[in-house]
Amino acid sequence: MKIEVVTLFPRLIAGALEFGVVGRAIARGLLNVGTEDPRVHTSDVHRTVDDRPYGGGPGMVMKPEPLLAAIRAAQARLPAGSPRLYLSAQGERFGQAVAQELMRCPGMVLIAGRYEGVDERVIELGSDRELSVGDYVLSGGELPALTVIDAVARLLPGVLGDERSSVEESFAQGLLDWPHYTRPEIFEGKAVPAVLLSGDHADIRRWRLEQALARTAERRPDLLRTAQLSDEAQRLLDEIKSRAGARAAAAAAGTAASEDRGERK
Ligand code: 4FV
Repeated sequence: MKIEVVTLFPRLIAGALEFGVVGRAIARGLLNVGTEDPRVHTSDVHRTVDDRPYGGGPGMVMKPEPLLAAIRAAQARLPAGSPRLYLSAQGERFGQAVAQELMRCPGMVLIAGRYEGVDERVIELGSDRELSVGDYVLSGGELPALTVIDAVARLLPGVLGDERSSVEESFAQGLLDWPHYTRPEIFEGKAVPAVLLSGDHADIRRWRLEQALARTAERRPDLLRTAQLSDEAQRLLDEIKSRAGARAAAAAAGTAASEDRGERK
């Protein structure tokens, strides 16, 4: 895959891509990431890329001319069918499902804004989709662009190789990940769950699925609404929920009993 990032800070992007799984994927040619700086597309001596907002208000806005020229220069280096993605807090939420969509693209342009934002006409003329990495305001689109690159790169064939990750596996089902342990067996008085030392891979697989289901039900029940659960997973989830229900009922009964006792006291 070939990715082009339109950014005022090319070195920020290049710097972050030297490390780990993504750095190795680039070194092995499984992924190629280039940058295009809108400043290159300015004609004034100050190489101006921003200006005051029409209608007044704080901060500056990215000028349309250098930014759109940079987007077009970047897109010209990519295969046809490469989407132009503008990173902004106003975009649709980026997640594993979107990452799985994008990994099938021949390439993509990632547009990283700065200042208060970019001239709206650039979004209309120069982007196909707007993506947000979360409901918070960052000072630039570069970190969101790097987030998209990292999540998509891990899905490219050959990138993870035998480092295939459990995270992907559980998230592929739309679940949170299970807990991980490594040596020592006892750490500060806390032991590794015995099932993980059993060597019984069927037991281990079921325990991990139960853990992923229980955590998702506890921490992100919203994910369960869209999770693609196997029959086994659905059965395990029902057991987990009925156990939780029984615990809640017992707790409620316990409280009621103690209140009764209190009344009596
Ligand atoms: C953002 C987000 C984000 C807003 C103004 C860049 C900043 C500045 N991008 N998900 N959240 N962008 O906060 O993607 O130009």
